[in-house]
Amino acid sequence: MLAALLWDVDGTLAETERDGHRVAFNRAFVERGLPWHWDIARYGRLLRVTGGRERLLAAMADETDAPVLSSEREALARDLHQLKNHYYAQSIDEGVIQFRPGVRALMDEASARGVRQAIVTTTGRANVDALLARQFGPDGARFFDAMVCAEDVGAKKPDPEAYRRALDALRLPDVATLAIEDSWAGATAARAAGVPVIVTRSVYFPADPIDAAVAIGPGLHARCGWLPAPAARQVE
Ligand code: XBP
Ligand code: MG
Repeated sequence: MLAALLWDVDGTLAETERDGHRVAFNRAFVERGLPWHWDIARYGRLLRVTGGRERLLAAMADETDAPVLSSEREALARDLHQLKNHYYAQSIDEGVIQFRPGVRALMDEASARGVRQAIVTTTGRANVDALLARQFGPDGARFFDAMVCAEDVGAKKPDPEAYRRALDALRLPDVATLAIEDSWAGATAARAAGVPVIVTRSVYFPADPIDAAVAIGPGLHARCGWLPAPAARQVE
């Protein structure tokens, strides 16, 4: 019996990365007078690193004009990340990003059937609050029974810590829940916590092999195209 749905955020609730976080990072670079620009393809490669601040640090390794001292890199990454989040929240307020098709319908159906719901993400809480407020109004977070965000964990996905914390908060065993993810890192995190996981393909992870998933499909609105994970791999 399914007791709870555990929702990933970026790529799953909404396509936040390409036109949201990426654009906001680039605005932060301009604001700080940096000649850096992450195009769509480069940002896709950088997404292998989970966490925006960690992503900045990883990218700096390839920039010849990045600070040499690691303490200075850390400080710059913190500053840019904060600024990026400011621009990201602004773009959410402006309605640039909407929930993906089928997400709200499934949430409402789960809620009507008494299935509890939680957010399990490696993005920061302010980013999640902004997205939920846009969808549900100012008290958006109250729709959910638990919220685990970047600030709540020591290790981000693919580490299972976020999922373990969500199970603790809900006081549920792993098998009574189902995670919905879009990426290898997210699905691996869920599976490592014992949580069954389905993957809804997103723009940045359209075909990555994801062994951890029980099923992979095009989107939550789609009735067709959902396959068990090994079968999905064969047709990709
Ligand atoms: C996605 C991430 C995040 C976002 C940016 O997490 O890895 O880093 O790209 O958000 P998920 P932050 O798919 O688990 O929601 O800048 O707040 O890290
Ligand atoms: Mg995701």
